[in-house]
Amino acid sequence: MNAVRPLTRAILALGSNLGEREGTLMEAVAELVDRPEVRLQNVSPVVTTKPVGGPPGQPDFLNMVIAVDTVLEPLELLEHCQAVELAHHRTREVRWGARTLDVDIITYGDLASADPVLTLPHPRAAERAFVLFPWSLMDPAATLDGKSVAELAAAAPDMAGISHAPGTAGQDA
Ligand code: A4P
Ligand code: MG
Repeated sequence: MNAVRPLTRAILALGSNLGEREGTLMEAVAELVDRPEVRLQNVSPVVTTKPVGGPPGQPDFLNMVIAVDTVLEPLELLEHCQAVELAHHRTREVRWGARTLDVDIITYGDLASADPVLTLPHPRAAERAFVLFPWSLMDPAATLDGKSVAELAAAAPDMAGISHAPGTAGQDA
């Protein structure tokens, strides 16, 4: 008998600060949902953000989030996200260093996990405007661990380095 897998809503965060950043993000979204097990439900605007952490002098990031409904198990979804990263030649030599593409799973339904391979919700999401702000634009009513994503974004230390229009991060700060 075939078990019917449940559909789970997941929030994925995408970031790029090398190469053709916007094209990379658009291709990555298309690749992430280019299989029947993953259905695109919502897409945020692309925002320009100052780098948080990592080596100094990195270029600005473009960041966005998407909402998908998926029948993939959490680790299958992580593997899928990593395959899309790999397709964009991402290397992982420097933690928080410049990258052509980073895809993180922010939430997977209500699942909470402390597993370092896949920590859910993403352990740093609640303090990162580069995730929270585009998420709040996509879904103003969104919550993370019971808190308003829009309010978390407003309180996040990197909010001042975010601009809505690509190419102008922090210039009006
Ligand atoms: N991992 C654990 N939980 C998760 C999850 N929820 N989603 C593991 C995805 N991966 C998860 O990630 C390292 C390991 O985390 C993976 O092997 C996976 O099993 P990685 O993508 O290889 O490395 P990373 O992204 O360099 O490290 P990390 O810790 O994921 O960094 P962050 O926290 O994602 O931060 N500033 C701006 N403005 N915009 C950005 O997008 N991104 C980062 C990366 C830093 N600063 C930034 C931005
Ligand atoms: Mg990552």
